[in-house]
Amino acid sequence: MANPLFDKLFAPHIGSAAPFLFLPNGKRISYGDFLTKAAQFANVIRAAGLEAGDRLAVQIEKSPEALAVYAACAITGVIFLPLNTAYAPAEVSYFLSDSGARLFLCDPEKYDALTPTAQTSGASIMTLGSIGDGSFADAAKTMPAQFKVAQRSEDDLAAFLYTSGTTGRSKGAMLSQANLLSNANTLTQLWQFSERDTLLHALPIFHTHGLFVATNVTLLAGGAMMFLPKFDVDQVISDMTRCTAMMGVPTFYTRLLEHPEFDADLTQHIRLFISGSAPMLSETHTLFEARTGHKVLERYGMTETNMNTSNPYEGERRAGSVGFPLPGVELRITDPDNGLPVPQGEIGVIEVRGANVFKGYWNMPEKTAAELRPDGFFITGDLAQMDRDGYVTIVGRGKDLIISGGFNIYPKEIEMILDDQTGVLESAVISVPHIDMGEAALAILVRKGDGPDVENIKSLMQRDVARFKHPRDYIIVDELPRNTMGKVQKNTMRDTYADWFASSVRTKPLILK
Ligand code: MLC
Ligand code: AMP
Repeated sequence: MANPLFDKLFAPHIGSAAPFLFLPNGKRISYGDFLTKAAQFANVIRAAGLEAGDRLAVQIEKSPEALAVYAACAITGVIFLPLNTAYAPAEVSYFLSDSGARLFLCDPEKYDALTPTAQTSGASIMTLGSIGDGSFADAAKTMPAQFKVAQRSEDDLAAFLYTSGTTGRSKGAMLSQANLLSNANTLTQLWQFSERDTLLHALPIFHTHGLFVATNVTLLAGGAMMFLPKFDVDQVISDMTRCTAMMGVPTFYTRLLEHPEFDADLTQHIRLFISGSAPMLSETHTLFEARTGHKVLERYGMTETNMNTSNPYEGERRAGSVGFPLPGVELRITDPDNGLPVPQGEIGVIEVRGANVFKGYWNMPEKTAAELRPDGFFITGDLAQMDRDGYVTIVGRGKDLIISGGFNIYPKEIEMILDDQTGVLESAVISVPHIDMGEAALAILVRKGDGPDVENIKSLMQRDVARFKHPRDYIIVDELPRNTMGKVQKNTMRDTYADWFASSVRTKPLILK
């Protein structure tokens, strides 16, 4: 019986006493124990009636158990669908219904709030808490530690990750076993991960970065992870000397640089710092090297494609560049108007093709066709140029997207909510530089009648929308800047409000004439 994802990532570690996870409380979990738990979880999943190809959605805090659910999905051939823990019930409801999830795991504290959501979408609901508590964990305790691994092929789907779109409706990116394995293989080799590595893991495990890049590379290499529940700069600093590598979003690096204890001594055991998911300022690269002597290796990826490019492990790592296309990934830069490759050195849209590129959006053939060309190239929407040496530099985004601390905010989704509010004629949500998160969302509201009640809008956001997507401030204006064609000029607004978050965040909306 074959199941490539399980066979390559998990099977080699069955029964192994080697450490897989180090926890902040000093506990360590061996590969063998982790896989025993995963097998018990797999038995619970099967007992709940799920078959290979069914979807299991999870919205649970990061923990070894949460990661074992991913392994249990690989064992059963069930499609793993992790959700950001910040999502509000209204958001979760969409993901459950759209994916047709059969089973939904949530934190015990959220059970009451999320039960109606699960019931409406037809999913069964069980709980799994961050300390290994909850009905799912309890059911696993009496399950056998053996499991018959489901037969799967590389073309079978392993995970759905939802990603928002410029139209405001989230799309389920379907990732196959081959998508995950090809990228894990490439990155493990390129970044020279081995069983001697301990990766400092402070990322969430509901996105490509923390789930696939970090975890799959570690599993394939047979290394260990210092598995922290979240990025807490003091915790990261206190664990750093026990690690050999770290992966993070740029905010991790800027927060480390702000810490008075962060210096070269602390980083002397680290052989590799990797950054991605959002652009890292050249200034951050420079400061980091000056403070620690390490050059951060920046790479570039996407939910739909896993990783696409990386600066070299050996060779020149260039600040501001995302490096070269990965081995096995074809990358071309095209003219957004006609899809033809632009001359070398000119700016265009990045398109990528390779075993890393996803299978399309779940139940959305038209959106898939709009972004995945018939020849297999995926249109990323990122604007870039490639220099003569082959280094790719991202210069902007052709898509209306805000990346805040590595989380994506699609303005359209928020604008649709704001436009519906009393006293709002129309709105624009724009990206503004933010010292900690890189970018932050700023809402510009056009007054209708007496104008909006911003406090009301904030309460509505609090109820229905994940906190990270909330505009960090609201500005009320009489009209939005438009060009002669009547198109709203977001670039103009980005320039006008570029310094908005340079000082402290305002508590009252400012009214501009
Ligand atoms: C938290 N908040 C955010 C936020 N994270 N707001 C905007 N953007 C974010 N990213 C909210 C909190 O709810 C809180 O609300 C307030 O902002 C400040 O919180 P904090 O305590 O300072 O934030 P913290 O919990 O420390 O989180 C910040 C962070 C985290 C940067 C550590 O966001 C993070 O781990 N980001 C990583 C995202 C990631 O993994 N991306 C990979 C995507 S995959 P309040 O109410 O207190 O004000 C991908 C492909 C690829 O992109 O290439 O990798
Ligand atoms: P996501 O949809 O969450 O996977 O986010 C993917 C997007 O993150 C990409 O399309 C890029 O816009 C951005 N991104 C990822 N890595 C980098 C990077 N190193 N530099 C600039 N942008 C990046």
